[in-house]
Amino acid sequence: MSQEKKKNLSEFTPFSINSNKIRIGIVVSEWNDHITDSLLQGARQTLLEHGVSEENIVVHHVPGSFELPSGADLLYAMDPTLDAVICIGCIIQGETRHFEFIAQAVAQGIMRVGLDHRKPTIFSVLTTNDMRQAEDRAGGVHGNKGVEGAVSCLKMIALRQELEEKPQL
Ligand code: DLZ
Repeated sequence: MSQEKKKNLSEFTPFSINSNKIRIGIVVSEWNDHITDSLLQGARQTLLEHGVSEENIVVHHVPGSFELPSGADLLYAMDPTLDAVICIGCIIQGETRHFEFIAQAVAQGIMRVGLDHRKPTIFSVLTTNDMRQAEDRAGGVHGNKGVEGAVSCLKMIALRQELEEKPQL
């Protein structure tokens, strides 16, 4: 296997964040749950390693990836103390165009919820051609997209903390 093919996409440069009171929601799709469970584990572990406390990580499940945007929206509406929501899903290409519609809608929906609530709302959704590609990215040779999602989430919260401390910048 070439170096490119082995690339672990979850590698990241360490960064510091004040994670004392950070509260994060995670919405997880039940479709392809052996994949989404691994992504959830990766995300949760990464948040804990960066000092987010167990009780400040709130996990809820939705039926499929299509429901991730409304799940995230509901979480923000019901719990205004959340700083961010990570959306976890796995959409695998089938024989029909269903995949395209779901993937597009989910990406745009998650973006919209994040902008509407002005909070980091993270797209930790695998969109792969087959199950093998998904497994490679859910704790396999290409890392874990849940880890990437948690890192992106914390980096966006760190940016907000930085801007709040120096609002003139
Ligand atoms: C229906 C469907 C299909 C065919 N494939 C997937 C998939 O690969 N990944 C996923 O997360 N969800 C899938 N779903 C379910 C839809 O996301 C959604 O839950 C249903 O269309 C009901 O709105």
